[in-house]
Amino acid sequence: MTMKRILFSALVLLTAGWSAAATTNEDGSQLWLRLDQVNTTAKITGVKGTAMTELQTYWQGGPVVLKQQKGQTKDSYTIKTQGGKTVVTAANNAGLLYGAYHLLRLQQTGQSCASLNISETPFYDLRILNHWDNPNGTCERGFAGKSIFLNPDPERIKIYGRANASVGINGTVLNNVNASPQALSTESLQNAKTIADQLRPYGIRVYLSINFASPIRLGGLKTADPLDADVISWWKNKVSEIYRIIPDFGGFLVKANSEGEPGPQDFGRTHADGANMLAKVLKPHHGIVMWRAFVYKPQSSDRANQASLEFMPLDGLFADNVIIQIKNGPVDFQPREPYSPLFTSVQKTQTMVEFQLTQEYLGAANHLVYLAPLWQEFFSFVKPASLKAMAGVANIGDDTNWCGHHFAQANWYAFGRTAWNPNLTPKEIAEEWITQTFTNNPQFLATVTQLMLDSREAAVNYMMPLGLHHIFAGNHHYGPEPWYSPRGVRVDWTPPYYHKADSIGLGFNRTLTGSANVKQYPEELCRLYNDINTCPENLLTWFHHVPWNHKMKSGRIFWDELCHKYDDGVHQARHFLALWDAMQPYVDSQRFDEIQRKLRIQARDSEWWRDACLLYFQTFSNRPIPQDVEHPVHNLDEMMRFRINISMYENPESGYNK
Ligand code: GCV
Repeated sequence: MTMKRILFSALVLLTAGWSAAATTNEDGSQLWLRLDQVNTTAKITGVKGTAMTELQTYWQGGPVVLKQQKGQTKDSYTIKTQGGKTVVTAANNAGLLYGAYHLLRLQQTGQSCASLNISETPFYDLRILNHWDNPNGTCERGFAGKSIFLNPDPERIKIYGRANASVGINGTVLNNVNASPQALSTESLQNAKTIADQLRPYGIRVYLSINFASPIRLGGLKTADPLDADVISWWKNKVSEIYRIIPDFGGFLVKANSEGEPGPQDFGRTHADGANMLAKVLKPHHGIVMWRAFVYKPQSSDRANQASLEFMPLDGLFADNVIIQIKNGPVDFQPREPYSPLFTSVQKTQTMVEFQLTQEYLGAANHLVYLAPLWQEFFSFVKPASLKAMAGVANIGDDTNWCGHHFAQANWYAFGRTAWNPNLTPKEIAEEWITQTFTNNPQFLATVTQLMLDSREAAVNYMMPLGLHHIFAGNHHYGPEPWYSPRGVRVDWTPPYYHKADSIGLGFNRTLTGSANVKQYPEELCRLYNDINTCPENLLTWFHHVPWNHKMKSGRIFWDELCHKYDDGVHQARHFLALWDAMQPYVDSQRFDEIQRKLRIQARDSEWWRDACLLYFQTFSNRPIPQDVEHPVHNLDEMMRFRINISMYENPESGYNK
C-alpha cells in the first residue's frame, strides 16, 4: 500500500469512527418523528388546531396557510404552492393534520417543497389498530412491555397520537379481543374517555372490544341471547352510557364463539344475529361493529375450512354498519399463508382485513421481519377495493422504543401508510421510514432497504419454508417444536395436526382428495392449488402431502429442497448481521448495539429452527442431509428438552442458548 493510500484509509476510518462517536445516542422513543423544534409561529396562518401547532413547532420552510374547504372527501387534502406560500386545504381538521404531516415528511426526507401540487385521499375510511391489552396491563402476544393504556402517561399518549396521525391511522381499539366484561364497567369507560380526549386532537377515535356475555357477567342478567328483550335493552343502556362519556366513540370489536370466548351460538343464534343486534343499538350513534371471522373448532378436520363454513351461509345477512374482520390467512398470521378464501367467497358482506404487526409467529421482538412484503403479497390476491377497512394488531407497549425492536417500528409505520394507500410499495415505505428514523445516507439507505425487503422471505425460509405452518412451540409460539403434542392438548393446537409428517412425506392434503379446502378458492386458483405440479412451491405443503422424493422445479427432490431452504434462511439471517455490522458508521451507538444484539439472536435462532426442524423431519424422511447444506450443529434430543419459560405476554431475552 502506498503512503497516500494508507493515509486515505486512515482518514476514512477516522471519519467513520468520528461520525459514529459524534452521533448522539438515541433510544428510539421518538419513533420516526425525530424533528427538531423550531417554533415558527408567525409563518403558519389559517385554521387553528393540531395541524397548526405541529407546523408551528417543527416546520422549517416558508409560510403555510391552512384552509378549510367543504366538498373535499373526508380526511383528504391538497397541498399547493401559491404565490410563495404553501396552501394546505382540507374539509376537516384531520385532513389538515394529514397535510401537515405530509409536509413534515417531505422536510424530514430532504425533498424539495418549492413547488408543490399534491392531492391525497385515503384509500380506506377506517385505518385502525387493535391493541390486545388486558386490564392488568399485560398485552397478549405483546413483546414490548406493558400496556400504554394502563395509567396512561399523557406524554406517551401524545407521541402515540402524533405517530398514528403522521401515517394516517384514525382508530384504535383499546383492549384485547379476549375481552374482560369489565371493559364496559363505568370505571373502565372513564379511563377510555381520558385516552379518547387525548387522542381526539390527532383525529383518532377509540373503540372497545366487548365480551359477548357482558349482560350476564357485568349486568347480572340470566342470558346474553341477542334476541332477548332484556339483553337488547341492557346493550342499549350500556351504549347510551358510552356515548354520554365518549361522544365520538367508534364502536365495538367482537371475538365471538372463538377459542372459548362467548358468542351468540351459545344461545342457539348465529353470528349475524349477534352482530346485527349490536349494530342496531350502535346505529343511532353512528357506531360500527367489527365482527371477527377468526373461528375454528377442535372437531374440525381442517381448521382452514371453518371460517367459510360458518360465514358463507350468512353472506348478505349482516347490517350495513357491520364489517366482518378477517385475518389475512385462513389459519393464524403464519409466516406464509395463502389468503383467507372468505375474502373472495363472500359477495354481499362488508369485509376488512386484520394483519398482525406484533410478531407472534415471527420471532417476537427479537427478529427483524419487515411485514409490508407480506401485506403486498396478500393484496396481489385480494383487491384492496374489495375491502372496507384495514386493521393491524398493534406491536406497541411501554418499552422505551415502543415496539421492543427498533425495526419493529417500521411495521407500525408501514401499516398506517399501507392503510392510507395500499398501492405504495414496500420499498417506498421502507425508504421513507429509514430516512426519517435513521439517515438518508445513500449507502445506509440502499443496504438497509434491501435487508428489510429480504427479511420476511428469510424468516419463512428458516422457520417454515415450502408452505409449512404452525410448527411453533406450544403457548408462546417463539421457537420450533414440530414434535409438540402433549396428551390432552387440543389437536389443532399441536404442530403434527398441520405438518402431518410420515414416512411418505410432509404436509396437509387440502386438495379435493383431502380436506377440499382448495374448493373455497375461485375456480382458477382451486385448479392451480389442487395439482401438486402447478401449486406454487411456496405453498406446497400447505395444500399437499408432498412425497419426500417429489421432484421440485430446481431438479432436487422435495427433502433436499427443504434442507436447502432452511439452510438458505440461516445464511440470510447471518448475512443480515454482517450487513448491519457494516452500518456502524451511520448509526448512533446505542441503536447500533441494540439492533446488533437482536440480529445475533436472530442468526442463532435461525440455526435452532433449521436444526430442530430438519433433524425432526429426518426421523420421517430417513434421508441424509445433502452434502452442500450445512449440517446441524445441534442435537435433536437436547433441542427437544429445551424450554423457554415465558408467557404469551413477554419477549424472550434470547432464543436457543445451549
Ligand atoms: C387474542 C391466536 C393467538 C391468540 C389470539 C387469537 C385471536 O390464537 O395465539 O393469542 O387471541 O389468535 O386472534 O383471537
